[in-house]
Amino acid sequence: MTTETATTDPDPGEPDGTVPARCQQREPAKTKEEDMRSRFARIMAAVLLFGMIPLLPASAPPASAEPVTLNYANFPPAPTFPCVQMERWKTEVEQQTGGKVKINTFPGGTLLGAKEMMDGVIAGQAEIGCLSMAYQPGRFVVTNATSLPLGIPNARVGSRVLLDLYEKYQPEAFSQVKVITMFTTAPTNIMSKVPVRSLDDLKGLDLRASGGAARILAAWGANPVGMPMPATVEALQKGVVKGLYSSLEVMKDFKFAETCRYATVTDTVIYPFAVVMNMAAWKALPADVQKVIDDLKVEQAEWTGNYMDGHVKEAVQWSKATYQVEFIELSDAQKSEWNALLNPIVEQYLQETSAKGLPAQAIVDDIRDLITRYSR
Ligand code: DTR
Repeated sequence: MTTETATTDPDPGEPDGTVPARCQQREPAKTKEEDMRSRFARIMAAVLLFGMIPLLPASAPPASAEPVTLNYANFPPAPTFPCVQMERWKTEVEQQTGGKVKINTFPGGTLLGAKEMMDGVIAGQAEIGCLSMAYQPGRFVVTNATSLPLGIPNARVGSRVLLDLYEKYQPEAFSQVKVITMFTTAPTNIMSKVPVRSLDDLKGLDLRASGGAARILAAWGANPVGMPMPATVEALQKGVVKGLYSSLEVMKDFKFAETCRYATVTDTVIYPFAVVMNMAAWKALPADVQKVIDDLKVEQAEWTGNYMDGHVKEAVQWSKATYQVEFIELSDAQKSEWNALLNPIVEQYLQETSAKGLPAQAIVDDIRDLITRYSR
């Protein structure tokens, strides 16, 4: 302590911070009663002060109005349609909630892989996840009925049919999560290194497919090889498969046109997808944020379907122009022959699913009705 400080401070104390003996003498010792009274006064002041906090104006902003952060996992690479729809949804939610929500997107399986998506979201490893139902066929029995050969004509219709089917049956498989939206691919076609012009060409041919699409290939005599989409790139390069069975936009997005110079147009079944959210994370969201997300459910399905349908057309043109891919059309006689082979698939689904105690016939009938309704 400097001399200057010592002179300006009326009661500077000692350099080591202790109170000098003279100061102690200045204040006479309190009686017990006085001591009790002053302690009581201090307690009352504290009670009043804390009691008043809730009376502060409600408009006062909380000290930290941080946005809620949600991590959104996706399994395929960023340029593919599941990730394109993810980025569109992120932008919409962030804008419509006025910055109350911040969404971090993780494409390419960087947070959760294709097959661990549902369980990862249930466990809270990601708040949101996008999954292809075909990768766990026995798990999504009701919604996977959309990948039966029932004639879904495009991704827009498929997406609306799938979402309505989910809403009506509220399947057990989704009971632990909040469904954000659902959508489908466009119908599937054969993309291959060798031309497939007949059922004979297809016999024993190793083609990548999963779920309902794999059953179709088997019915035509091909050899379906199941694996998630991202694994197909390497499988094709190494010759593990000779082609794949999927919607055609992958010719451009995964550059499959480079290796698969043939496409046989079958326009058969779709692949169903779901975007799901961890239930606790959903319940923790403010009501107005929940409303924004709920209001986007159908719109996002429609948007994704439309995006997919438009992108397929673009990818077909691109494949023809860039790699001279030949698109092989089947004759009418061939179409009838190929389609006839698919009838047992629906029959088999009806039997297996009824045996599980599910209203299989009603599900199939509903899908047919919904296709008609949304195709108008
Ligand atoms: N082939 C299906 C569905 C699918 C179609 N396009 C993409 C793009 C990215 C991932 C999957 C798909 C499937 O494997 O799920």
